[in-house]
Amino acid sequence: MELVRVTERAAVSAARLRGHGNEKAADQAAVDAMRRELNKLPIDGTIVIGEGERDEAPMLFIGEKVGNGKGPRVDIAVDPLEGTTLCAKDMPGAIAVMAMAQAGSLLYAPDVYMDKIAIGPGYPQGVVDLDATPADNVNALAKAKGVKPHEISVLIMDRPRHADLIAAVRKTGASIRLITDGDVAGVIFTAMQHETGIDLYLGIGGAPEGVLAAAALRCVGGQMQGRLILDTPEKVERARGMGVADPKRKYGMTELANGDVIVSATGVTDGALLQGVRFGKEVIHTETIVYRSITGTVRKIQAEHREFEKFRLD
Ligand code: VTB
Ligand code: MG
Ligand code: MG
Repeated sequence: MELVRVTERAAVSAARLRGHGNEKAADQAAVDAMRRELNKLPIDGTIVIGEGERDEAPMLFIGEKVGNGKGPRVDIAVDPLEGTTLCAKDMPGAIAVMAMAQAGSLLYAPDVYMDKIAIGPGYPQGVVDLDATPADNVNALAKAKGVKPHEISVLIMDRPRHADLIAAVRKTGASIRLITDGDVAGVIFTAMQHETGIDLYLGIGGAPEGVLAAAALRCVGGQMQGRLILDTPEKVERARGMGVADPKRKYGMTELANGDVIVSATGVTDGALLQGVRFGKEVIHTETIVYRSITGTVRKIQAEHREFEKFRLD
């Protein structure tokens, strides 16, 4: 419940600025609320995955200590507002999300891009692979699913950098759903195939989002691989300083997020994963999903908040 409160507060703070066209302000509000709530927790926490460095957004920075210090040593990965543009434009899919695990469990990585591949549960290990061609991956997945390639749905972020990837997937006949933002949920969608229709996630998004997605996917049993994109000597050095010895390393799901991980995400705008925050006259409604890897339990928590003061920053 402590983690639920953290993402609830961040989501409500961001949602106050939902649809106002100001990404930075919404992000800042989410970050401030998340930091304040995290610092109340009885933990000795370190932010190992933060976000913002890349776009110079306000952030909970990597290496920052959080919690009151009187508790277990934990790694924390955060994206206080995942999908700042989605929030600013009130488009579907903005969430406040964080993951927590014992110290040393989450990949300690700089805020760079990550090449990712993910599928939902129920397939043989290794049926798709980050190093296989898009065509081989689609065909192998179709075979494992017992369908034709044109019945496979692939989710890809709509970016110029994905032009070749999109062309290669189109050649297989597979269907592609393009999203403008929000690939933490995008990866998780592969594990909700019956609701989303998505079989495969492919492409390059943020590394922080990759670790958060891996943490959640682990809990529901899909497969994921990721590789940091360290395309300048400066990024290679920065990563090396954080313990990434091999800049080309392909990380499996449990190398991205190991141990007993808990992930909490609260909806900011309405989306396929979560409903957004609703501001009533006397009640604020939030919807949160909590994943726990050790048990594979997934809980959805609908909350009605009646004390609005708790959402105000001091
Ligand atoms: C990625 C993706 C995120 O922003 O970080 C993206 O992982 C930024 O990519 O889910 P670009 O630099 O290509 O815009 C999100 O979509 C939202 O934070
Ligand atoms: Mg963010
Ligand atoms: Mg993000």
